Amino acid sequence: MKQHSLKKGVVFVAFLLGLFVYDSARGQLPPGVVASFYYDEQGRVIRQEKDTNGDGKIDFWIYYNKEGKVERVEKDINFDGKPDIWIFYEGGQPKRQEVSSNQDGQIDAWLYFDDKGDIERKEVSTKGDGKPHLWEFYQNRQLLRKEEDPKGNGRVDRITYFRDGGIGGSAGLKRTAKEMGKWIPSPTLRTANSSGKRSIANIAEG
Ligand SMILES: [Ca+2]
Ligand SMILES: [Ca+2]
Repeated sequence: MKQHSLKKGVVFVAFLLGLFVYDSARGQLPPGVVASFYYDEQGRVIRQEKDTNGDGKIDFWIYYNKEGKVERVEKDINFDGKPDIWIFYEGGQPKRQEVSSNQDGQIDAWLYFDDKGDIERKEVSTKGDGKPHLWEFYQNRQLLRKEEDPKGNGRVDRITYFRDGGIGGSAGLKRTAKEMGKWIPSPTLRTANSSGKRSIANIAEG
């Protein structure tokens, strides 16, 4: 009984805070507040919001499913109040990450993760049309292969193979999605590939 009224109280406080945050301040948190929790009628947390850089504006959102597991995380990288990275979870594990590299809300990179949470594949839209034209394939967090469609016609014209994670080496694996979006390893060796539409194959020294 006591627990029930406590839950009710928490819900009410969260509700009031929610009203304050959204109606009066447009994502601005009250002074001194760095995180807010939102609950459903059953007292289960459905969302958490944080101010990670202390500017009073929310820049980190965590959404939970009914089992209390993380469903989605959103991050605002340039602190303009709008998310630039979206991470989607399955069974509490990150499965896919979407990135707006220019921080304009337009998604131009997609990262896919394996069951261990390690990157498996990265797709990048290099034409600004929301479709991938660059694919990177990873194994054990090492970049193995890169495929490119520079003309944007849906055909792969270039494949680059990497040894030992390419020029970036293993250090490149810990980079953030934003940094990875800008990180383009330059191949040092070129060999011709005669197989049909795949006209060039590059090999980068490890
Ligand atoms: Ca902030
Ligand atoms: Ca932003």
